[in-house]
Amino acid sequence: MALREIASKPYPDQKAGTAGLRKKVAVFQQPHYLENFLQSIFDVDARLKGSTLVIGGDGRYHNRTAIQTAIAMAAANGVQRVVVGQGGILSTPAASHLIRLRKAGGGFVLTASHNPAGEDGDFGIKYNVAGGGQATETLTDKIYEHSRQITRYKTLEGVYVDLERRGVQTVGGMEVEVVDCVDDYAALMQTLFDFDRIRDWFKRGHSLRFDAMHAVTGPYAQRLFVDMLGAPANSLLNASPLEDFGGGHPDPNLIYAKPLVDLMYSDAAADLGAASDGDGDRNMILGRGTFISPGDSLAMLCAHLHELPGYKRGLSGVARSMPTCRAVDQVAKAMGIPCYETPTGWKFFANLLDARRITLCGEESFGTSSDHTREKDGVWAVLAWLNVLAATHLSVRELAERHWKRYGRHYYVRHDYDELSASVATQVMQSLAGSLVDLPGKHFGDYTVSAADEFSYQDPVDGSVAVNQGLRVVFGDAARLIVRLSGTGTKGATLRLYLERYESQEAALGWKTSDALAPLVGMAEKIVRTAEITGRRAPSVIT
Ligand code: VG1
Ligand code: CO
Repeated sequence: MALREIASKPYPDQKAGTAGLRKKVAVFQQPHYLENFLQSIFDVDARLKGSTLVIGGDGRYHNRTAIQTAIAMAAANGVQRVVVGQGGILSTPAASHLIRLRKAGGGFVLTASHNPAGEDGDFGIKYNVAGGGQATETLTDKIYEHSRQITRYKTLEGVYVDLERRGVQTVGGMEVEVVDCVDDYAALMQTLFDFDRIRDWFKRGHSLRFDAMHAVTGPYAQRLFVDMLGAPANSLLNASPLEDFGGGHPDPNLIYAKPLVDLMYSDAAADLGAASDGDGDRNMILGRGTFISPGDSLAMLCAHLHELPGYKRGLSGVARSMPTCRAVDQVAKAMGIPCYETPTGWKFFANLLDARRITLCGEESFGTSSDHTREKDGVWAVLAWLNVLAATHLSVRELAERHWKRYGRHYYVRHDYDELSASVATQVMQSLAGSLVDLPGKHFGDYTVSAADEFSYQDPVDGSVAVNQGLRVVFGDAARLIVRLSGTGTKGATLRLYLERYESQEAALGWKTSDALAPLVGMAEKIVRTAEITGRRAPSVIT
């Protein structure tokens, strides 16, 4: 095995988005493309040298090839030990946990999350740092700058690691340890939840339908729900991970997980319905004929988490991303704990978690997690719900109704306009940004604008500032409209419009979400002028 320095020319586009670098597979297959990006990480983050590096992915097409490349480069860049999931598999939260457990210098998660996979699909890489969190913007900017000047990368020639064989292999002077992708994660879950109680819940005939959407959570669901908790095998749907995710779009929401949603609204519904995404960090929660919005799920878990074994000490605080509905704020207020509002993207929670300012956090994009890891965690959220159901003896619907009665209800929806031209998307943003100063005090139907601004965030722990994090129009506690551009797409620009309406009167708690939000849709068109500027009559996706 010879150490080689290979001459390479920079690519101009290796700037990470909301969560890692995502591109079409064909882009990653260009000569030296992945190598340049990885070398930029090795050059910029000195902590990797002489330390442990965790590597895994969601199993999508190109995963194994990319992992062999990453291992060979790690050996050439002075990494001491690589810990890699068997078969190249690790869910994003499991990888984050392994980084923490092994005190690794960092980790590569090869995934484009829920973006479609396969030869014509997307590929991506999330870089997580020591401590398990996603690289900060400051770090990814440095990596990007470096990638624009790179002239060579280092690799070890002739490396091939048998990813199926558990145990330690040697590559040059580096050890490669192939580990079961579920073991450590499952052990962690056992410290957080009351497995006996959940097992009893299943024994009493309660049922679960979990849709792994042919993505990474299949093996995790099999081990935890079926093998350890005793759920019948038919509790799992699409549990075998496939390189192309079965041609689907593993994004657990009302559109892309429609088969599960239909099932949960039929006579064949289970007590709990749930799904996760490509890399296992998202979750969707459903009861019989009931959809729990991610913002509600966060609020309901916030209200109940202290009843579960791993959280008996109580919650130090909570956080939600800015566009996420303010349901959790109500609970935090009642509990007397702080509630932080951060920009979109899990990386903004890491400092708050490390500083123990928060125990629980979540995003409207079907992400929820706690301080047990530094990523959002789909399977964790399902276990948390199972435990809450088993502990309270309530159904999902009953739990939701009780919650709304006590705290009021936030009706919520997100409208996505996909594949817009960059100029049209920018025009929507600029036109709204230009009108923000005139909005406060203006009336729209029953609503009056109390504030309108561009969201920026100063991290209370390290003082770093993130600007340009979305435009918001606030109508006191009653409603909000938020607009921002997605940072995870690989084709054109995606505009996201988020609508939130709060009701606390008992008669207003049981409305259909689309009915409740209809007046806001009309207001949004007047204020944001999406249809007028984009020429689109309707959003591409409503979740
Ligand atoms: C989206 C979501 C955001 C989430 C991110 C990564 O980003 O809105 O909440 O953290 O995806 O999720 P954007 O910039 O497209 O809105 V995942 O499951 O890809 O790791
Ligand atoms: Co994901």
